Amino acid sequence: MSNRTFTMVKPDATGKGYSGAILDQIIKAGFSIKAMKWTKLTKEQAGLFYDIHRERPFFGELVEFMSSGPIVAAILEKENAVEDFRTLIGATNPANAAEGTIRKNFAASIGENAVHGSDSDENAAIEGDFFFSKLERF
Ligand code: 3AN
Repeated sequence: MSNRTFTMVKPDATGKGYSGAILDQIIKAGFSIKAMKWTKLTKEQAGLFYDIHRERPFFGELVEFMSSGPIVAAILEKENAVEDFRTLIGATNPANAAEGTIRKNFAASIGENAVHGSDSDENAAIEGDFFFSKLERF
C-alpha cells in the first residue's frame, strides 16, 4: 500500500471551468497536493501516457481528446491513496458512478470523464514520473 497517487483534471473539465471545484473536492476528501501543474499534452505525449491502451478501439479518440485542451496534473498524498482516490472519482462511465463522486458530479461520458486516477501503486509512480521531476515535488 502506497500513500501517493497521480491524477489529471482532463480537458473536458478544465474547459468547463470545473478545475477549482474538482480540486476542492479532492482536498476536502483528505488528499494533499505534493506536485501540480497546468499544462497541455501533445498527441505524442498523450499517446505515450496511455501506451497501455494502444490496442484498444478507443485509443485514437482518447489521444485526440487528451490533447484537445489544458489539463491539471497532480501527485496526491493520503493513506491508501490509490484505492481511496478511485472511490472518490467513481466508475469510468459516469452513468455508473456513485452519487457524490467526482465523475458523477462533473463528467459527461465514458470518454470525457473529467478526471484520471492511477489504478495501482506501480502506475501511480510511473505516471507521476511522466509529469514531474524530483525538484517539482514537495
Ligand atoms: P479509468 O480511467 O477509470 O482507469 P480505463 O483505464 O479503463 O479507465 O480507461 C482509460 C481512459 O480511457 C478512461 N479514463 C477514458 O477516458 C477512456 N476510455 C475508457 N473506455 C472508453 C470507451 N469505451 N470509449 C472511449 N473512451 C474510453
